[in-house]
Amino acid sequence: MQFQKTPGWLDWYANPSKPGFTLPPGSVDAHCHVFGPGDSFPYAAERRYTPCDASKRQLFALRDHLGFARNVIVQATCHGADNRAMVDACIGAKGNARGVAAVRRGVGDRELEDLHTAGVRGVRFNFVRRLVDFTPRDELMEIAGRIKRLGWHVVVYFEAQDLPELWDFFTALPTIVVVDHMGRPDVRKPVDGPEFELFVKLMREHDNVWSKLSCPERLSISGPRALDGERNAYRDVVPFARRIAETFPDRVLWGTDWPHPNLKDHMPDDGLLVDFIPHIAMTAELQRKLLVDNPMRLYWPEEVCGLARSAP
Ligand code: 0GY
Repeated sequence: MQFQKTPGWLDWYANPSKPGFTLPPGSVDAHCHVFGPGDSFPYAAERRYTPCDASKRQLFALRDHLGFARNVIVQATCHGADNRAMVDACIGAKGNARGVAAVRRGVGDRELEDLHTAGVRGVRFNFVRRLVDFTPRDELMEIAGRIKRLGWHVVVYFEAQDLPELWDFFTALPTIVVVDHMGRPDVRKPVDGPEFELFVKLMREHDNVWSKLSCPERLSISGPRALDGERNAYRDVVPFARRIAETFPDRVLWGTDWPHPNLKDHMPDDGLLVDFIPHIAMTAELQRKLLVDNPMRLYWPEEVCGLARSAP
């Protein structure tokens, strides 16, 4: 099937630079997507945007170029609850990818088991209004109860101003809860102001809540160019991500967000994004936790001897 990309949507960066920062061995890109290709895996009828194709082969090439060992492939809204493209990529990665799916109420036990076999270890609940319609909370809670039995977790995507309203729902979830992109803080506001404090409080009071320190390119107002050079990009996001990395070092993850859906102003060079990491996780120990230990504990616990049962 032919799909026309949403006008104004930028293509992903074709020739990313080699990062200056060397990733620790075994690093996991814990937030990325595959899109289609649309002629094999059609985009969902209810989608709010039509992306450009971004295949598993292209994702694996980026993984190798940047120096990652593994991926966590997150279902994007343009595929709705049709997880076939993500599942195909997980299977194609031969054990080096896990998946996060989108499922609806009424999903069969057999389907959940098949997803698990393919490598899925979580479901994503999306609350970003420009991306999805409202789903009743009781439906999501029912799904959370079912996937808990498989040892999966819930990934949530929302914007900072909606956290007060979502607080009761998030804190009632029975699984590990992984927040995408630090709950999308408004980085023009102070890092110790009430809005970001609420997110820190969520993590402080609920040790089942984790955060991805991803997407500086989405959150930044200052953008990819810093006064002291390009490889010091997205400076205004640094205090937010660094605060979370240093306060909750055992509950943070990092991902490229390739192929960067819905960006219209600039498309990040993925090599530059990797160079953002040492600005937010400033020691080798923090880097190893962020990129290796934490994602391995969450997505490949069977490979982490003795740690499998200690995930909060
Ligand atoms: C992201 C961000 C976005 C899109 C999606 O599922 C999606 O469509 O997550 C966005 O537009 O902010 O994490 O990929």
